[in-house]
Amino acid sequence: MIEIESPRRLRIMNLQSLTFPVLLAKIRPLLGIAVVMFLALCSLTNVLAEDIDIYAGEASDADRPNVLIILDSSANWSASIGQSCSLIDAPTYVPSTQESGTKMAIEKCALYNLIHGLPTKADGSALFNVGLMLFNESPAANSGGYVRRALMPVTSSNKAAFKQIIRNLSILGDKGNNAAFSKSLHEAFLVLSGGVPYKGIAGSKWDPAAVSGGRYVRPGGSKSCARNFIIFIGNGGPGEVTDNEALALLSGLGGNTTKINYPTAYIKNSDQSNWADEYTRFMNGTDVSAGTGRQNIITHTIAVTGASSDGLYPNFMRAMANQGGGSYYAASNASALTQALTEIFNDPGGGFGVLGRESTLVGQPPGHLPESDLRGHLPARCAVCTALDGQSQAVSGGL
Ligand SMILES: [Ca+2]
Repeated sequence: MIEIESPRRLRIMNLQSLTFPVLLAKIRPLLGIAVVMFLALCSLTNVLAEDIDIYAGEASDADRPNVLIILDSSANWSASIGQSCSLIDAPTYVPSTQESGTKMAIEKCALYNLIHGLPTKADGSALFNVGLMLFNESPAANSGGYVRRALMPVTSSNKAAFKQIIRNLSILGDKGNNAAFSKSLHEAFLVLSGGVPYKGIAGSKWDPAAVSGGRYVRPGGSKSCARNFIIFIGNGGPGEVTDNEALALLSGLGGNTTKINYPTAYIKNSDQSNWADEYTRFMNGTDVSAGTGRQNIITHTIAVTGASSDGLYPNFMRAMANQGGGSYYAASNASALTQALTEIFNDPGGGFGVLGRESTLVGQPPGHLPESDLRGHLPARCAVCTALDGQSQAVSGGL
């Protein structure tokens, strides 16, 4: 018998998507007249209506979904795509001259707006743990990823602190040494499994809240049944220092080191030689918890595009998501990027709904259930973990 909690249906308003009179009515009591006047100046009229809904089961505190966002902070984030974006609650914020029009500028803005809009429980407590990883800075010997913001419950108060960290990111001051795709994924695996940092504490900007007693702090403890997700936001192809180092790390974890091959017209050789797709394959098939059932890591990817230098790199991002059990998106402006991020949070299959895409529940066919079925039936207790693995488990309460 599994207890089925009442689901919460949550909604982020996409402010730019509402007709102006509707927008005015919705936000006046929330945001105040100053913002309304600003939006009036922006002439946000006659645009398509589109609400963004987020469905989140209320997992117990130990089993809140963990979401680690990896942002490609290599020099590729400086690529100009001529796009802009407004911080949702700070519309007068202006990016620096160096950031304006770059991929990094819209990434910063979309992540800020995402965190701002993530729902909490009615009492302000968290539905998700979310953290942020960047690529290590020079020297090249530190090649890898580090936790800029530890996996923390997204409570009302923590949202403010997270937003400030994102807002303070600097395109020059926080630039990574190289595009260490697979070694960042290796570090992310260590974060989500409570391992010993590899290169994550080699620099100076890692969040001390992420580490305790020489190991990464795993939210919910070693037996947490939380689902684990990586959202990898890329700006160009990988550039590892070195691929052989990443291969040795993957081998050391017991991962499958059989290289995945693609036509070179689809993914260029230097990208194929990177181990990021093999790493997402490994994490999709692993178990990072001592808790009941199997808790793997699903990787979603978003290729930020629109630069002349993009080439075939989006195809490699797609391959990473395919191997990682997640979804792939491409985004060339802030609206598309925000949409991709919110869709990942919405997706009841590969995303943060409780049912995994490979779930097999008694009396139901494998795979996705219709969203309409999910809305009323989001189980959230740890006992559901075995069902998520496709193992036979008696379920009652409407599923
Ligand atoms: Ca590869």
